[in-house]
Amino acid sequence: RSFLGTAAASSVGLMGLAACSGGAQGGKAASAAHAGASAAADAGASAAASSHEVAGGLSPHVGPGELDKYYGFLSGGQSGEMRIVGVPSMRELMRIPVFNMDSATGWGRTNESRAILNAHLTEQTRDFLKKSGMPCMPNGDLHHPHMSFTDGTYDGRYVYANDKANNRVCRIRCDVMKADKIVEIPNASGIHGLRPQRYPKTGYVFANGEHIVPVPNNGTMLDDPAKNYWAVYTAIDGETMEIAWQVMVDGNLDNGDADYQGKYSFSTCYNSEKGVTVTEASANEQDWCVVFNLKAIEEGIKAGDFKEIEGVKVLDGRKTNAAKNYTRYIPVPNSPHGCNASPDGNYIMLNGKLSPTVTVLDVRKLDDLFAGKIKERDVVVAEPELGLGPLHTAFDGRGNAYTTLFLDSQMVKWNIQKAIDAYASQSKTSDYIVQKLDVSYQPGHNHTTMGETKEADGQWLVSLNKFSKDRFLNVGPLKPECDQLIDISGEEMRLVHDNPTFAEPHDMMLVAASKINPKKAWDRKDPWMWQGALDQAKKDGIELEKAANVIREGNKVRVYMTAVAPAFSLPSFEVYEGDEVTVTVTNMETIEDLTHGFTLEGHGIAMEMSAQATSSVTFTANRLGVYWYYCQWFCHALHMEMSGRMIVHKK
Ligand code: CUK
Ligand code: CUA
Repeated sequence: RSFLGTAAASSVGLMGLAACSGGAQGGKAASAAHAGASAAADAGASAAASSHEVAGGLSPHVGPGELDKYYGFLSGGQSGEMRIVGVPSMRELMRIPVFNMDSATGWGRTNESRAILNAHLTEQTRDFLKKSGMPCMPNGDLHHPHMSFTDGTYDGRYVYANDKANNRVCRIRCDVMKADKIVEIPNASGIHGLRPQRYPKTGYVFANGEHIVPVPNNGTMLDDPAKNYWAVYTAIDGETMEIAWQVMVDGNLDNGDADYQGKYSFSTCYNSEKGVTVTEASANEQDWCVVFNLKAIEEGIKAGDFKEIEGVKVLDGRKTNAAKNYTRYIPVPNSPHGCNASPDGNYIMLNGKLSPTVTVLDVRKLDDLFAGKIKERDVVVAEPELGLGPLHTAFDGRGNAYTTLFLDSQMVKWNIQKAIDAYASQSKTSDYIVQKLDVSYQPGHNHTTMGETKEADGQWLVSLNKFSKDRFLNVGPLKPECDQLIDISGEEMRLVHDNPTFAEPHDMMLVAASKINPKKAWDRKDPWMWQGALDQAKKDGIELEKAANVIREGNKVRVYMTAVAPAFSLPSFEVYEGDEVTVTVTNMETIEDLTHGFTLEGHGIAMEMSAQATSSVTFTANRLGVYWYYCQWFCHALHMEMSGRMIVHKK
């Protein structure tokens, strides 16, 4: 602890990373002046009325039957899913399975979800899955959900997110809140930072390869990482979800963001050393931020200045190729992490992590940098010293920034202009710091309402804390994380609510409810998800909406039925041992919220069909006997009776 205390002046050594040794108590002195704030907030929260305005700030209380004002899209981390919460209540509203298998909805088991999971895999991964006997990747690590933009603000079309575990990027359709595309990114490793282009629209989705690997990574080259391993930056077309181009860079790539002008995108690098151990990767006093010049890259692609690797156009954006103006490397103190564009469109914040600083770039200086008129560090307009372990920064649209301090377990509010003034005058002042608020404990990401758009409204801030320790009833060695809701509508931050979450909310996006307008039922005229089932039904002469049929073709059996409470249109069907059976069920309910399911006992099969949806599943009838299928979504007073039998005969 004393080590941390003295290390603040320059940068935090590796030992400082042992955050929990005393991090919760960290920085208490610095925040003593504000110690009263959270106690006052607690009182405010418990006295809250149904109104969202209470004396001294906003109330998080959302009464029975009332609706939240914001959608929160929450990363599910290593659970592989994305979640939707309501803000300010922090109530979990939905889970969207993406990079996982899900027992409730059958994601990863149904034909529809497997088609989405497996449609855009590399040849290598297809081969790997086949050899391993795996029908699809069963896990994922979803960190960064971000919505599509039009003209610098959320447009309600899509949410994109990365999978660090298996190098994928997904797209969620916001009209139905299901994943419609999942793309594996070749050549890159550890797809981590992810951000959509903000202007004029999305546009590109930028994805960072965090780990350095041989390119291509096919076993032909394995040794000498410093010479032969590379990190790769990817731009995906957010409309088609095809990979537009990749850029090979020096160092590695951690978190990224895009500007508000449509000209540049950015990524932090914490491993300029190209080390393969933690000591090697943290050796340098400075790492950097890579700036990508989108126009130059597009022109380079057009001019054919790329290598095609694994079917993707890969440009050389390394330092040795600076003459091409694809990239610039701006030196930043020790191992920066988060990368955040301010809503006025002028600044990029690079969060120091091992350095107690946030480095502020002025994007208006980048044209001159690429034109060779100024040097890399001339783009830096502020470097406020904020505290230990700055990881991510959010904004209120009123000129203030909010940075998480992982090691100090604090949220620091600071004034951007004052930090710029202090830097310009080389003054030692820290009067840019407005307030430090203790959070519990070890915050990673933070997020403000609409704070990643030009419409940042400065109402709420959520601190996504990695450790909850004593904040909740003890549930054993594995604890939930702690997402804390903070009222930032006034001068002072007020902590108003603790929300436990399961693994692992890296990142969150807070969207005004008016931006999103999901459907109440699926549209039968828009069968994108069950197009495969529809095509097969047509070949079989079946109308899915009225089906009650069993079609046999050799040892392939296709069973078609509808679900209308409280019955499936087929009370039973018969097959022979060894048949390949496909069951296709269409929910013909027109009533909002009337979901049915199809669970086949003893076969590892469950799928969900919400109103007007079709789902299908294929399996081999490898068990003789009678097996009940039933609806697992409580739908009717006779829900228990909504069932039928699969009878499997000996051949
Ligand atoms: S990373 Cu998790 S705390 Cu993956 Cu966005 Cu910074
Ligand atoms: Cu249908 Cu329960």
